[in-house]
Amino acid sequence: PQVSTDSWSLRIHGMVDQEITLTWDDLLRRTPVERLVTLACVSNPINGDLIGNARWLGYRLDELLAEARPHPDADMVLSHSEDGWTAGSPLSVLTDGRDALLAIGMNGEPLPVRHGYPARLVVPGLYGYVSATKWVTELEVTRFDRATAYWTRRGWSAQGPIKTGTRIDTPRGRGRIPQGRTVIAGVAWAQHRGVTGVEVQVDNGDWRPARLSTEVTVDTWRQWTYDWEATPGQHTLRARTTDTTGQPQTAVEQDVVPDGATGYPTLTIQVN
Ligand SMILES: Nc1nc2c(c(=O)[nH]1)N[C@H]1C(S)=C(S)[C@@H](COP(=O)(O)O)O[C@H]1N2
Ligand SMILES: [Mo]
Repeated sequence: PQVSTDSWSLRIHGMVDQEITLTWDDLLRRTPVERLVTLACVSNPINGDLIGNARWLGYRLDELLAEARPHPDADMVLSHSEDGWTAGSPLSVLTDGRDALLAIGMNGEPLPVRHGYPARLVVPGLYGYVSATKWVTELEVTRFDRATAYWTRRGWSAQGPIKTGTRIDTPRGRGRIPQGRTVIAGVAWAQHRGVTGVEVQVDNGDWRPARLSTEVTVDTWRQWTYDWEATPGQHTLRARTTDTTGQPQTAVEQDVVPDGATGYPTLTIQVN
């Protein structure tokens, strides 16, 4: 969709005491915040690339929603986009103090058109299909037993918290590497809980701790590295993340439908 800031507005309505319509000029009179948040797609397969981190500039949704005064029995915000797409987010998640944003900037620039110009939602900890509405035009305060969002009508779960996970980025798949000291590296995420550890397993050996980059916030992924003395032959590498619940991510393999894939990323590599 091509949406201009002149024609754009955001209407907050439904189960509220005070319906609000914000124009672009109304927004610019407010004070934005800038946050690093890792978005993830529910369709991201294990070791997939449908996840990424960006620096988002935006307005706090808890403040905008508070001005509309949601009714106490409301539990969902159905966000609507210019093109008719919808996402259903728990009202509690948008108002629990996390940095849920009406974002207008990405990585120091206005939102690119394909990422929702002029405004979109960014909610730490929820998959995009239940939260990250691009070209957003309406926030309808409602209830999960009264409204059904776009992908939920098509068989995906109504609730979509992001599952703790990790990806092995290097060595690259199918590659051959020379024997000797090498680095296995990747990213780990547990949005809004926080990553506390990543472990790597070579073949069926013991799980050993990887080295983690400094945590930026609990809503951003962490990079990790693991030094490995690669010996000739074929090897299988696995990785897993532990979050602040203290439990490693589940080893149970599940496909992306209906609420996100689970299982350990695995990489088979030939060492010469
Ligand atoms: N309007 C609109 N917003 C949308 C979607 C869509 O199809 N239409 N897809 C959602 C999904 S499923 C995801 S994972 C994210 C992807 O955001 P990105 O394109 O910025 O990576 O946008 C969300 N917002
Ligand atoms: Mo998605």
